Amino acid sequence: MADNELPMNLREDNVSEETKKLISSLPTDKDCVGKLCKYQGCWYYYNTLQGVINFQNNFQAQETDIILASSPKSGTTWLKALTVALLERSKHHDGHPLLSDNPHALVPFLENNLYLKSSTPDLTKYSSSSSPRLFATHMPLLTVKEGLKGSPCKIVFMCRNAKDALISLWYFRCKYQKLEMTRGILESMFESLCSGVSFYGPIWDQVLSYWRGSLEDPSRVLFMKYEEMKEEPYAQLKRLAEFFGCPFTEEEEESGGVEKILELCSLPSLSDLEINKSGKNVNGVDYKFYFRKGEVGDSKNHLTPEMESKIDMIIEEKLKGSGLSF
Ligand code: PAP
Repeated sequence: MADNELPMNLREDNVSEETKKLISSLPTDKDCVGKLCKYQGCWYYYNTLQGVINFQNNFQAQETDIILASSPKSGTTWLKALTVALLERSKHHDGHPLLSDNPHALVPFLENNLYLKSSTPDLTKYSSSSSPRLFATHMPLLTVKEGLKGSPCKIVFMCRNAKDALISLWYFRCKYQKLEMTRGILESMFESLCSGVSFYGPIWDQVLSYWRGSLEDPSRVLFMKYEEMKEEPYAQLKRLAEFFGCPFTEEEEESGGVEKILELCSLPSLSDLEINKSGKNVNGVDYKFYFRKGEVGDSKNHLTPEMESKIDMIIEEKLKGSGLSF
């Protein structure tokens, strides 16, 4: 990626004639990065929409596939690492995959990676006879389900407080675009978040789609929160293992199996690995930008009380009656 060039998923230079026609029938808008269009209730940059369409038209799900879903900057990297470590825990006495690969390489995004450049990506390297295939997405649940075409794959969703996710995105965006971290950029991202016209927004609709899915079919959709993972990681990791149908045995718990995974996947451990210090993802973004503070409540250090209460009020209003708060 050239210094000032945007990653491919945020651009509009890889859209088929058919998708251009589709876009001309959709609501469109823009934010401080580029043009957005609203497809199935969610805003995408045009190239990412192409990835969504490629996925929906061509993905062939296997019943055992696992989909890791999240809002951007809500703990995706952590969830990917924990899932790999959980499912691979009986193997890899030496040479654990997380030691030599970034979680985003091990669990690729569907629309933002695999189907971004090709409608028929080669998925063979993600298949193994002993583990399920793992994929990730930021798409809302109904859009994902359309691509799964009735396949009963398990889906985990990780949600995070919208204010902390906004600050995380501000840092991330300024780093990969090599921009000075100005209040102007933060304020413009804040306005996008509040108006709902933001990449993968409105965030409340995206989160609610998975919340409702998890209430309708808890054996299929697991709803997790970043803050709960931070607060009680042991209990939450056990919950994840149970959902996947591979609970920890008493023996594993007694021998520290849960703590071992939490330690391997902790922010300090992962960010200290060479691959995560020097590698880049398929869109040319440095892996090191995916690891920062990992704290709850960092938004207080950056947003004014007025900005915080505006976001709180909007989210509260949108979630009213749902039984969810985040
Ligand atoms: P993505 O949506 O672009 O994939 P994602 O991994 O969801 O990014 O979000 C990055 C955030 O998760 C960062 O938060 P921060 O900016 O508030 O610090 C990052 O620090 C945090 N993060 C990454 N890895 C871990 C981890 N292993 N444990 C806890 N938090 C983590």
